Amino acid sequence: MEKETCTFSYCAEPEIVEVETDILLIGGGMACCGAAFEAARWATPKGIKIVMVDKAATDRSGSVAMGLSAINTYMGENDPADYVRYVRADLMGIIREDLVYDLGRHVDDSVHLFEEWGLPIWKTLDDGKKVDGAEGRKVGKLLKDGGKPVRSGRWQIMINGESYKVIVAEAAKKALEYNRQATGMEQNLFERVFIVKLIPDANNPNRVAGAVGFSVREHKAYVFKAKVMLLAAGGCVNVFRPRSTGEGMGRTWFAVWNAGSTYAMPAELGAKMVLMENRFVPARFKDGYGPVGAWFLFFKAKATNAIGEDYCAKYHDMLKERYGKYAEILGTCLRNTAMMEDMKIGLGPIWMRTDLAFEEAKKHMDAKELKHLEAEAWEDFLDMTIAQAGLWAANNIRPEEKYSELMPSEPYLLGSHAGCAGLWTSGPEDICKKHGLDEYFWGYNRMTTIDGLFTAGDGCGASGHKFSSGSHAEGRIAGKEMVRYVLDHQDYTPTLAKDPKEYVAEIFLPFEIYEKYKNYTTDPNVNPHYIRPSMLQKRLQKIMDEYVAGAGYWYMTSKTMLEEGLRQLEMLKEDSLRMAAADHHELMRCWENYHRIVAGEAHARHILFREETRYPGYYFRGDFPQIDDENWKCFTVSRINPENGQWEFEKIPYKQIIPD
Ligand code: SFD
Ligand code: AMP
Repeated sequence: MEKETCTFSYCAEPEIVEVETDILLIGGGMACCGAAFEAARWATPKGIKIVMVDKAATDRSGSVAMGLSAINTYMGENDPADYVRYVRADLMGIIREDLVYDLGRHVDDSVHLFEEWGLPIWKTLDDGKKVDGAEGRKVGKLLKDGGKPVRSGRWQIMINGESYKVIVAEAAKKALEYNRQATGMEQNLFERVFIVKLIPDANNPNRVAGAVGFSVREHKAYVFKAKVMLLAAGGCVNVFRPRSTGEGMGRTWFAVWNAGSTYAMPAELGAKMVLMENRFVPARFKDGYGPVGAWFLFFKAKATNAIGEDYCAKYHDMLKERYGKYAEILGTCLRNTAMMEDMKIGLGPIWMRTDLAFEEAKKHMDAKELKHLEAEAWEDFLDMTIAQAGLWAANNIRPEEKYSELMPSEPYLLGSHAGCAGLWTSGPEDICKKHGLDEYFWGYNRMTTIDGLFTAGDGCGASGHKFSSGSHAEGRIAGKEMVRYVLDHQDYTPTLAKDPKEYVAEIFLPFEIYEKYKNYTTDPNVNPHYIRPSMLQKRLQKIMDEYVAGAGYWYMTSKTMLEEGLRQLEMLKEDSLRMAAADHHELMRCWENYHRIVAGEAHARHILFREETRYPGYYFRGDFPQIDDENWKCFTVSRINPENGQWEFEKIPYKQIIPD
């Protein structure tokens, strides 16, 4: 088919808004809010400008939009070296220990700030009594003053977190406003602006100079020029066919509106990516996607198969036989494997025995305490996964009486939860120098292999288990480093590689195509000249599910399956040149899907490259079912060569710095 171009002959040309700044933050989630807060402190006295651009409204954007019930990374009395051991064990032995240690030594400071800003954190009082956040604020000490949290697990603490994101966003917005006033900018927070592409520098294709996007509410394009950037636009959701269908469609566990922008945009610029084969398949309450952590760790509930057997205990020996030392402690992916073993032989449904947890609690709690516990069970979901509470109500389920079903969900690509896909970044100078980690260090902590482009949170690969608090802390680390970068490069002026109008024409092409062809057929959804985003997404999800180890195929794939999947993805990418959008919302949907396709392709190619099953329970390679340390205990790093568009792969050695 002939290539379409946008000359704005069929749709109106948008107004182009050009914004110049020193530091650009793309995203408004935990990492970018952390970066805004931290960078403003150091940048403002030096007159350095900071701009943040978020596709949504920052108060409720990203994964923490609905709130959370726990902060999953808080060191407290723990040693960050033990945190490295825990993350390493859960992620099957391959992590960037420099990055993880760095995070461990900084994360608590972010949690202390959250509390100072008003986040209610449960407390354990001196007499051992546990109280929730509001009460804890009245009678307990702040964490930073020696107050004790309520631990659900060794690393997790309980919060009343319905307003978690609003609180974190407020601090970020205040910091941005302080920076705006001091540097005399007209506006430095752009909400509801979706970034589609990064722009390289005219004089150096490996340096980022700008970013281009559009407003999802007004007919405006935005072109940002910056000396340095943080891209932290979350993970990638809805790249696989979700388990939800029909009336449940749109419900996922991770944030639906994070569409792989963090991976796709740098990949297209030639940034190196790491462990993109990794994914997270969370075990979740079926259909509502309610998280299980609080139930396992805080309520001490057990999950069993349909006949009451503890599937983890039942298969532990078998898993040790298959996966050796990696199965000594059953990490997240191996717990999934055990669950699936029973599901596959018809021993489902898998039940979370909430009822038995309450039976147990009754033995040592009085009526008032029990009532409070019941309220907590609901609040756990009302604070972060409201649909799950709705589903309980709709199904007449009282968790203290009736157990609920669990299910391994569709896969998500992410780098902050129990997964470690992402970009390959430089590590902290002191740790890298001390341990001779030359391959992991090129000047600025959390800078990608593109000069001036930083990442954090879900973007920063090979260092999972940061969660909300760690993503914020990592954003702060990057924020401070970006100020240093600007100070070190004062003579640099970004020059965009192409005329911004060319990028804008490319972005608005789906409007032009729709307007040009919409009358060729009577049904605007069926048209030989274009594909609308919902169909594009369904096709992508079908390919990923069927060939790239989706939930519908028991997370199983192989070389031959992947090769066929990649062939189909190529065709899909070709067709994406004919995406069509009827309005601004659909235009966003088009580009989200484009980002998903690139991220999905990276995922498939990485799985193909790694010839072993490193993460059983996340995915299986039928042709290489074992873990093969001899050949694959290394980082798999990929890059799209910008000169020829070809994917290139390399292995970079894994270096252990924290002893077993
Ligand atoms: O229960 C663009 N997470 C949990 N963390 C915890 O600490 N405790 C929990 O209890 C956690 N659980 C949990 C969690 C997430 C979700 C969805 C649920 C439950 C239901 C994980 C954390 O939330 C996660 O680790 C961090 O939020 C990651 O931070 P970050 O900054 O990497 O991503 P983000 O916060 O989602 O923000 C992304 C931002 O990018 C914007 N964006 N902006 C412009 N242009 C584009 N193209 C963009 N694309 C995206 C978004 O709007 C957003 O602002 S539990 O399961 O364990
Ligand atoms: P989740 O609710 O599954 O996202 O998990 C929240 C936190 O609890 C994460 O730190 C998980 O690693 C941890 N977690 C969840 N389930 C278990 C379990 N069965 N055993 C140990 N840790 C768990």
